[in-house]
Amino acid sequence: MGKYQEPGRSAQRSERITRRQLLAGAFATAGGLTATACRRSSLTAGQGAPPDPTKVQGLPPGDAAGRRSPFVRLTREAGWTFWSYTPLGNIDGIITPSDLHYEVHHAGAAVVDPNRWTLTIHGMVERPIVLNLDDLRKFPSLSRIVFLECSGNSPVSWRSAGSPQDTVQNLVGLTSCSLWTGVAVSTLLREVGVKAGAKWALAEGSDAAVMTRSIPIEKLMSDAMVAYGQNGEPLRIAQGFPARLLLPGWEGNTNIKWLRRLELADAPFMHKEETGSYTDPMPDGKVRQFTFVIEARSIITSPSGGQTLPGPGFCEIRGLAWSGRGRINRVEVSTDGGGAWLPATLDEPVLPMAHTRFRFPWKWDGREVVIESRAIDETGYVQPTRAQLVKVRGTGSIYHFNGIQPWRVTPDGKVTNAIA
Ligand SMILES: Nc1nc2c(c(=O)[nH]1)N[C@H]1C(S)=C(S)[C@@H](COP(=O)(O)O)O[C@H]1N2
Ligand SMILES: [Mo]
Repeated sequence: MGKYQEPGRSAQRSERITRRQLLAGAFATAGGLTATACRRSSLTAGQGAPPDPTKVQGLPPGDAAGRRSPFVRLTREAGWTFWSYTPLGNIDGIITPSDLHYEVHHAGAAVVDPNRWTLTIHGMVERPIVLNLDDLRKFPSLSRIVFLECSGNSPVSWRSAGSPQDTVQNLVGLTSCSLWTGVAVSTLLREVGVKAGAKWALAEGSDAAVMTRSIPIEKLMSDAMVAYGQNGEPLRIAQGFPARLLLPGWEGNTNIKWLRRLELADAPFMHKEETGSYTDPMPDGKVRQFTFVIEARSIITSPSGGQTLPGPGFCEIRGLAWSGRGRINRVEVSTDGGGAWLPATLDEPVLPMAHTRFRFPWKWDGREVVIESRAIDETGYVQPTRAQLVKVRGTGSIYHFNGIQPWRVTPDGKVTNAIA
């Protein structure tokens, strides 16, 4: 018998369920209703399913049945100590399951007690305030599907274009998309009254990095949100529980998590994340600062690096496209190394500043081929090739790469990074 019991269930009842499940050979999950050595061992993928599930009672309603099937392996692959990648090659649709949302935190994911958390809005305002979580949740709410992307997604693509073994997860996995719920920052700023001359706000996190970024007031007054909800539940710890700044379409770093302070001022604060990090050395020797908007990008998620095609024949090419400047208008796919570009189908909904799913029917003839996609957003911007990007930007940066990513399919069906 494990220690945990569902409220209202007697020990005997839990015992009965345990025995029944064991007899049925059904699986349970670690930390679930009960946890005995025996039930835990049946968690291994490929075990625990009865040969004929119509002949045995299934799992009772509850946590165990709500878990991902033990036959499904979906994990965020750890990058470096600070980040983990969304498994873009193994998920469908446009919403990233919350536990698979990529994470970047410069000093670990802060564990914040929601009862002690506060948000202070001060500086060039008429009426400074300190809000607790209940106060925040009382304001009119809004929900919106928005992608996030770390501007350091694909840092290797600038210098070396990666290695042949790259997967879509480790090359481009620092982007995800969720339904965020929260309060418009414009609502909060109206509450405090912005003083004339205030042009920027410092957003500050309550993590050990005390992450701080300067954000122009225009962005805060247009579509910025203080989000407390993610895909219908409170934010996950890694996403900034209990509340984060959400700036649709802007580089991930500006979306301050574990947000505790907004300080209004007449100039940017020039903290290290906007003077050292997240800036782009340009070929003319200057450094570009405050590159906020994520430019249009797309990626074929399947078939993609590390995957193997079972053989020639029909294969639906699938991928994701997004733009920080609005909606994706078109995605084009080439299956001949960039010669001909044909339109892919965009799956509804096609939302501004959200991942957009595209699909392209393809028949692989079994010969070596290079497949790639390019996004065109509603401003008419066309996603460039890596060569085009490097021509303008040089190779001095590790940020803001959005070049086309080609994949090579060899006759044995293996898929590799074609520009490595
Ligand atoms: N307080 C705080 N906010 C932060 C960070 C951090 O380290 N601390 N990392 C930033 C970076 S670099 C990115 S890309 C995004 C990542 O958001 P996610 O972890 O929810 O995907 O959060 C940003 N907000
Ligand atoms: Mo980031």
